[in-house]
Amino acid sequence: MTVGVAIIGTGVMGAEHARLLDREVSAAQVRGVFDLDAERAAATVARVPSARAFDDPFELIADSAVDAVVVASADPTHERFVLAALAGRKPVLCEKPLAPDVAGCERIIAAELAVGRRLVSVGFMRRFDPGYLRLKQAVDAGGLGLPLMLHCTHRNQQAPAGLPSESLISGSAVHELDIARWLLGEELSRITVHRPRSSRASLPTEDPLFLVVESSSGVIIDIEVFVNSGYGYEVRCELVAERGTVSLDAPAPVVERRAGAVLRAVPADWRPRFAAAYRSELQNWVDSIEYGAPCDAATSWDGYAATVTAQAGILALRTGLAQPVSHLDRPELYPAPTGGARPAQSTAPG
Ligand code: ISE
Repeated sequence: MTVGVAIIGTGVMGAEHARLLDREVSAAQVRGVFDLDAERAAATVARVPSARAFDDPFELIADSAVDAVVVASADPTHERFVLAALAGRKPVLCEKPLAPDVAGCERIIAAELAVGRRLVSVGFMRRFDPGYLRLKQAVDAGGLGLPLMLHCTHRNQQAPAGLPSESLISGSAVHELDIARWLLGEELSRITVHRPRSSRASLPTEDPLFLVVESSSGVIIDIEVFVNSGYGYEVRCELVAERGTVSLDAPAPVVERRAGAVLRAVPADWRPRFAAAYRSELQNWVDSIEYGAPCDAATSWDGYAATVTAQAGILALRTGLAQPVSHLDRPELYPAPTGGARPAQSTAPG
């Protein structure tokens, strides 16, 4: 069976998902795309022969040739399209955030629980990155002892002018907020946001920001997020434990030495840096639909937890005060409470 996929939103990520599903993911076929910008939809269809452009996203989601849905539209529209996929009992992979607001995430979880089985996956693709997977293997192996601190760096080359400062948290550092839960297997409990001097290239955006997050067991996670680094896209992560450390540096396919310098290319954005992760995430998702294989993607609960934490971070930014990460003890949203700090969920709710 081939999994017929609809793609809602053909911007940067939607177009990339269409390309990967068409050329690099087996047992998948892009059947239709929608974008408010008809020219953008047409540009994607021109490169994906199996797809046609739809004028109505809900008609596309409901189409009988569509077995599953990728939501890569603007953040505020995610909820309505995820709910439409759930109404059609169709698996949906939603780019982060699941919904920008906590209430939207709660409505999605309630709808998924009403269906009675897992249908929602959230596009925190770093869970599929080979480097982060090796980090997690090292932590889970136990030889390092208990994790104590996690140092994270997240740098974009350049951000859109006038980007709201809050987006550094909800749109960028949210990846670290998710990966910390996944690596540590526990929830986050408190967040503080510090404002270093802003780069003049970033103004009026407050950029960089420095987040300090506590986990429920007391691990401290620090996150430097800098979206106008000017030199490239670079993500680093080091976990410090009782008996050693494990760190993920930016992978360099080649290192060049000449003219008295050692040169290592730095990608311009996240697509080349996480190309393997995006491909693996999509293949895992399609395999879970096609063959019933376990789906390792972030769940609706993970999406909810990320939004709850990002919203607490935005409040911390605005108030200058540490904020609790609340709303996470919600057994009605996750009826199989594990007690205490819920581990990063990869099992279906209900
Ligand atoms: C972007 O929206 C993404 O999701 C990337 O993964 C992240 O690294 C980047 O900072 C965001 O702007």
